[in-house]
Amino acid sequence: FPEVDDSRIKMRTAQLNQLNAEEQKKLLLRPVLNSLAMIDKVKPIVERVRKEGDAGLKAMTKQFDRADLSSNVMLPPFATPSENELPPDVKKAIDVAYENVKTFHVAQNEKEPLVVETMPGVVCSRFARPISRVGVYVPGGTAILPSTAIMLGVPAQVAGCKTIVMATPPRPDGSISPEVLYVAKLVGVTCILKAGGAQAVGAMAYGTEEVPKVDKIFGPGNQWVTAAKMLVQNDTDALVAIDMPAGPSEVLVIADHTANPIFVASDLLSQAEHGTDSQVVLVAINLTSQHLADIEEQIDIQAKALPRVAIAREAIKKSVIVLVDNEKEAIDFSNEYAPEHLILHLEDAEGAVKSIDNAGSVFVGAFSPESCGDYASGTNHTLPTNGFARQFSGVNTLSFQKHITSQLVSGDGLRVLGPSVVRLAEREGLEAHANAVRVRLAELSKA
Ligand code: HSO
Ligand code: ZN
Repeated sequence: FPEVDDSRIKMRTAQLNQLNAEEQKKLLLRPVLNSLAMIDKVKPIVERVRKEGDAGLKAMTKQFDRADLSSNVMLPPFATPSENELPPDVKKAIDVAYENVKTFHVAQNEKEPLVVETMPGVVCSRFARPISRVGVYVPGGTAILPSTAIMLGVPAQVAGCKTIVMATPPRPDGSISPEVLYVAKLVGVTCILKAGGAQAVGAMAYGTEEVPKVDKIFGPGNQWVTAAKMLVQNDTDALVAIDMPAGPSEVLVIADHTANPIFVASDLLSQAEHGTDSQVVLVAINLTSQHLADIEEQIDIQAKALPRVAIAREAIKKSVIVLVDNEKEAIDFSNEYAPEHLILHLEDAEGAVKSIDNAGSVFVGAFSPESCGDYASGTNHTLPTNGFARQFSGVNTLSFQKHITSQLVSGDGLRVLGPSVVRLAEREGLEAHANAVRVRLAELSKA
């Protein structure tokens, strides 16, 4: 029997105003990701798929996933999973999630191109077009993540991408989870790539005989997947983009005197159970010691009832409760940290949203747990971690599109605009540029 760890599951506590600037900064630190070392490790794997194509991919799938496949690519029509494999209530739950995520992401599609007449006769436009070929990575392993298949597959579908490759590691018997298969059917993928890790990323970045080469790769994954995405993104031969840099998942919860200790603890733990490297922060605004003790007790009780208690325990151990005096201090701290998920257990949670500058996604009020956004409310769960919420948005419909600008200048338009262009071109010493306008102005003056 393994020894049962029955010790109290407890977060550290720090009083913000008792820390100096240096110590406050330290509180905001995430674990360092040694991405350069990982890139060296994935390089030979990516290179092998690039050089050997399907044969290399097959060999590595056998080596890493213990699956002996005749082909790594599965083409539609896909068989509908049986009721045994996918019970009706699970199917129904996937349908609800799919519809909500679709509704919210369809609404993000631009209705009309942007058209602006900057000067009389000078019309500038901007319009969105889908990225033609995309690859979405759905992590496999012990945890099956059909929710990630929804969060990446739906925006690709509603953005209008022509080729959607959904990659996921196969199980040793060569199958993939029925949940992921069902989502692949719903979003209408072009093919399923039964491969994981750096080899899946390499196959999508360069293409093989069977795997279509894609233009952008999306999706979370372990450090192998993340490093491979970073590697191919920097290869001008691959000409491939990635969604965003990925790091361990995070939540920051802000609680005031109205916060329900049971809810607060449940939110912290839903993040903590993801992984031992999960980042969990509670910012407590002027709570009584009894209120704090109640939250801490709930963390301990609820954590011990979880099947993933060992993971949650590790994550909670490294986590911190930050004590602050007022809401402004709490929100300033959160904006500095720029959490992936921000949950507001506040008397006026809605009113606080206007002060939020940096966060991946905000969960407003007692009845908006992160779990709703993780699965089924409609918002995307692929969000910036590691403080990248300062400059990155979460995955959305636009992530699967790009914008083209255009202009239509009339003769009259060129008469007004032309002289300024000529003047600027002359200043830059680019006579050919100036001439392209001059020859037209000369033609116009004849008329
Ligand atoms: N919280 C995770 C997403 C997820 N949760 C998937 C459950 N399944 C990262 O945002
Ligand atoms: Zn989650």
